[in-house]
Amino acid sequence: LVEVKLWAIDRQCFQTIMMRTGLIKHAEYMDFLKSVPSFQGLSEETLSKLADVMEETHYEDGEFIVRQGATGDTFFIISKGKVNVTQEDPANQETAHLRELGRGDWFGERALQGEDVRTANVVASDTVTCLVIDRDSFKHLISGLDDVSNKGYEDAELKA
Ligand code: 6J7
Repeated sequence: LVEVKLWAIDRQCFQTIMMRTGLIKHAEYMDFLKSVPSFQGLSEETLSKLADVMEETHYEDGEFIVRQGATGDTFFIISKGKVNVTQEDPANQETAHLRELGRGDWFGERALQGEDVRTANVVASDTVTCLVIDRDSFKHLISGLDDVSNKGYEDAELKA
């Protein structure tokens, strides 16, 4: 048997802390979303809805966030770290580096438009934090943005 010492907080106090933590997170997300150039066209109300539904995810250096060919239902905004976007070249089975993305950049819209298949790999090249948005919220809150819906990658796209 060991002696245990516990600290306890009451319901009221716990709920106040949870509420404040949520409010602080929400304010932090709002500030961040307002700093993303592509989201400048979104209203305060839309940004607030986004901040409500976003989920924070974390990745280690080298971890695949998105894998080419896999099905996907989520849109990502990078809030911390760097990622590499790569693509398998069907001609020679080699992996081509397309670009590097960092804080404020986003990806994953392709699988949410038309076919639900990921068209490139996105690999963490650092400790990465992403804010993830589900297909439904993407559709309602983000897909109307020209920047996102008309994003072209012709410069680097590998053709079969
Ligand atoms: Br970022 C980025 N650059 C490219 C590119 O040059 N070609 C393709 N196909 N995708 C690119 N991406 C992003 C885009 O958001 O990588 C994501 C991979 O998952 C893609 O969306 P996705 O196909 O859902």
